[in-house]
Amino acid sequence: MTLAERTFVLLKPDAVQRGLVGRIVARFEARGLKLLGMKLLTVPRTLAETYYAEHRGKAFFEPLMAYITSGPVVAIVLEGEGAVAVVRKMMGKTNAAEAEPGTIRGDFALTIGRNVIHGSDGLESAKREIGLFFKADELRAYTRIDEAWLDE
Ligand code: D4T
Repeated sequence: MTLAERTFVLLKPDAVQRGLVGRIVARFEARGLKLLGMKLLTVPRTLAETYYAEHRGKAFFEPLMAYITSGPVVAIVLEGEGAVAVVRKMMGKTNAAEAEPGTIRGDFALTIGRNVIHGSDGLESAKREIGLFFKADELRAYTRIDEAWLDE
């Protein structure tokens, strides 16, 4: 049995508007990643600025703010072995134009500015992002019935 990691995923406004939420979540569930938390919300400007603080001052910052606050998003916490890297790999490259077919962006997106999904890039950012979007009591700890078949 290995130690499970947690990661944060955001299905961006284009994923919700284009009706892709179910198909994307289904991929994570089928892979064996466990849903610990999931909610629909509209990101307020203050949260968007904190979340994307590292990009403040860049040319794409304001368009990014407008995009991410433009409609409902789905915030998700997933758990599983190597969850951070597994989710990044399933998402494909940030620039969707370069994302491999079979990845989420490679199947559902065309450009960097409408790339459908975010996933944490490390354990530290996962912790930070989970804390920005979820209170501790909004996450559920439970055993999935297939867990015994997902690991040795
Ligand atoms: P997200 O946060 O969407 O998962 O993206 P990444 O973690 O994969 O990539 P990032 O932080 O470099 O970019 C954040 C966000 O900004 C948009 N973006 C980025 C953009 O519109 N134009 C750009 O030139 C860059 C670099 C896309 C993702």
